[in-house]
Amino acid sequence: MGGHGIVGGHLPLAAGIGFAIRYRGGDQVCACFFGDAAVNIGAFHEALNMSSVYRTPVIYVCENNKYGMGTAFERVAAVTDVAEHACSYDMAAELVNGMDVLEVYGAAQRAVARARRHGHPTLLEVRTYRFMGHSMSDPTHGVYRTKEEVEEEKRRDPIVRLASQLQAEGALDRAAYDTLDAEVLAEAEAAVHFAEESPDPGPEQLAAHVLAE
Ligand SMILES: Cc1ncc(C[n+]2csc(CCOP(=O)(O)OP(=O)(O)O)c2C)c(N)n1
Ligand SMILES: [Mg+2]
Repeated sequence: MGGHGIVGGHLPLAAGIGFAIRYRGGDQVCACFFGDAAVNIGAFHEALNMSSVYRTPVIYVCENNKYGMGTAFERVAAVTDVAEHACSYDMAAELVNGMDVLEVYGAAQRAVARARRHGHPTLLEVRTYRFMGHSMSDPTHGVYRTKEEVEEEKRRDPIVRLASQLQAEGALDRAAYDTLDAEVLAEAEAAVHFAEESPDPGPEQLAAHVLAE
């Protein structure tokens, strides 16, 4: 449903989408992604509460990469285990190693099953790391973390880990990996090209998809 400029602003939208799915009797599941910085925004707590009260099929996925912009999560959060918040809202939760693709896949499957079979929401805290700066204005590690920390975390790169796991199991050879890598790069580059070449939307588009048309 798009990206959102306001940190945490989309969590109540996810609760609403979940309610719409339930109301219409659909079998869709709404997956809502947000950073650790969103956890201390009021909308996070309101959305989790409403989703639990209304039993909506929503998966709240917190990508906890230890920093909100340049602020260490532990400096601003009284509760640093995000998954613990779920018990305040009688919601299922899992703490997941986000550097392990298969672990994330397993947790996502369990959350989808919970949503589809029982209409229950889930909070997934996915522990991960940001290898690049937060934005164009943030150099790779800024002053809030060390170069060594970034380099150390890069050793846990989930894509590299999965590739070596698949290679060890004989499921992927070097050539197949390189082809896949080139395909994904080309797809990303094509998307950037499409965005850069597309005309800016006109003012008449401002309220599109905001209100029922
Ligand atoms: C309500 C609000 N406050 C401040 C900002 C400025 N801001 C943009 S991104 C960001 C931090 C986001 O951190 P996090 O959610 O952890 O995402 P990450 O980039 O680490 O994935 C902030 C404070 C904003 N967009 N919205
Ligand atoms: Mg973050």
